[in-house]
Amino acid sequence: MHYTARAHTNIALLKYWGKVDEALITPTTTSISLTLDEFYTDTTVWFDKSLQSDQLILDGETISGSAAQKVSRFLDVVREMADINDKAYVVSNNHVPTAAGLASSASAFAALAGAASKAAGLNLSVTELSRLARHGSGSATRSIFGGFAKWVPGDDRTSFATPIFEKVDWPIQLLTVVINDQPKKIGSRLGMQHAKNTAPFYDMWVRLANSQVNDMILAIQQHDIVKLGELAEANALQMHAMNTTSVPSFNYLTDKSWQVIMIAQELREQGIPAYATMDAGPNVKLISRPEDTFIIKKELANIVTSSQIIIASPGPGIKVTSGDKI
Ligand code: 2P0
Repeated sequence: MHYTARAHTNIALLKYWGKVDEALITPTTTSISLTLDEFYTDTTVWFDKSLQSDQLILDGETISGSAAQKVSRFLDVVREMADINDKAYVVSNNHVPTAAGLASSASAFAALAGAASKAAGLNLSVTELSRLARHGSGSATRSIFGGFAKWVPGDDRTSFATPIFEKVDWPIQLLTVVINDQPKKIGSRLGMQHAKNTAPFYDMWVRLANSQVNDMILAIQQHDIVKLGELAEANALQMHAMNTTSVPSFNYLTDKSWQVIMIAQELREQGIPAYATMDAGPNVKLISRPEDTFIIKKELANIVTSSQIIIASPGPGIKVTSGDKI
């Protein structure tokens, strides 16, 4: 039986940056994210007794190597849960524009968890799906849910995401400034491991990040974009500061990233709420209100072209259907 799932990507407002258990992908801190509508992955899975090995077709191309191995290892977890041995076809299409430079592993593994579990005959709750998605990629844990979600540390059983508010009915957007769409030199998996192992302030980051959680939830509940933005920007800058103090030092931000971060500061001086958050790359996402899009774009016009700006709004949680179309 074919099953297809659509899962949307998410951006962390409080970042996940380090694992307690590398194999189980359990995090050192609680992270909070916003799922986005524009960017998603559609994945169809079916198990086939006649297959000798799993087959991964990504955006129309058959994939082998480490990406395919990662998917096969994830399917092994599903096979064990369902007590089956058959290999599977995985046909996945990313609707995360390459130029957006946004990570697709969150939507990819969330969609794979949804489609593969159903195709294997499992009927998992959203909590169980979130836990399963975590085995593929940490950020995927949160992409099971729409709107704002929280992923907590714990063991294999207790570390999963829960929704804070799935339907976001107040004006908030992430205005993404695409600075570089090249693959990053240091992937997140390695980057966070290196920071945890060598950054002298790593323990402080863990304490600080965990202490920001309740205030962030309150800001979300109160629709307080200023408080939310202040916390998110501080958390992102703390994460990036930790990377630069790792030994040896590494850094994802470029001069252009800093120019955008400074523009956010200038906008705030004019009374426009715009707050920067950056992930494992140079692109800057400005947490802002849709009504301020025009003025923000005007301020950015000196340093980037309009094609480098992508607006993303809050998006929905995972959807799984039978067949090969959503
Ligand atoms: C996050 N990032 O919370 C953080 C902030 C990037 C910066 O989660 O090793 O692909 O597969 O669990 O989830 C990106 O890392 O890493 C990420 P793994 P993942 O969104």
